[in-house]
Amino acid sequence: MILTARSLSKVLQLTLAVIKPDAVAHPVMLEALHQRILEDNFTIVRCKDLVWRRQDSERFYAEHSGRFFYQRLVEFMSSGPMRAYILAREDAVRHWRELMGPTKVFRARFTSPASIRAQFGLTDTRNTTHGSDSVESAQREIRFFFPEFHEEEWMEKEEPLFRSGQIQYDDQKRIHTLLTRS
Ligand code: 3AN
Repeated sequence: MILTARSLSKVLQLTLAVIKPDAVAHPVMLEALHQRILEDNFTIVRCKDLVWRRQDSERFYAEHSGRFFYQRLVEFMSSGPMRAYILAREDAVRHWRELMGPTKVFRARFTSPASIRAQFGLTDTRNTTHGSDSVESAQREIRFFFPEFHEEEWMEKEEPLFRSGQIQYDDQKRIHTLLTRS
């Protein structure tokens, strides 16, 4: 267990982050990405490994139906295991998107060489990670991946404790949990 000693004043924001099948297929890459999340001071509220059926993929990416890459995208996203996270941080949506880098891997390598997509992305479809693009998308996408998670309740009861640093990292569960007092 690693104790964290962070105490922040601004309310934590939640975002959905997904490690896509191209990266999950490589355990070393998956572990490197998990470490990157921790090193970049995100708090991991939930972490779940899952596989999508094709219809999950179609539903999630419905806004892109009709785009030239849609079929490729839905097939890829239901082609193997993924890992989904609920991440918390000040401005989590923006920070996670910055860490991912631009959608297009070639552009990412040019403009944001330290980003995840620049370093690990294979193609514009197999671009390693997903991240919500707004607070509203984050709420919708968190519900999609974690229907059992009650965001309002978490914000009310747990956010203040997470923000004041009363958390520890649980190596087994790969998430941060509230400190238990003995
Ligand atoms: P982002 O994931 O960066 O928010 P979106 O929401 O525009 O990008 O696109 C969703 C996903 O669709 C991308 N992550 C990528 O896998 C795929 N995609 C987007 N644009 C292209 C493209 N031009 N060619 C191939 N795949 C694409």
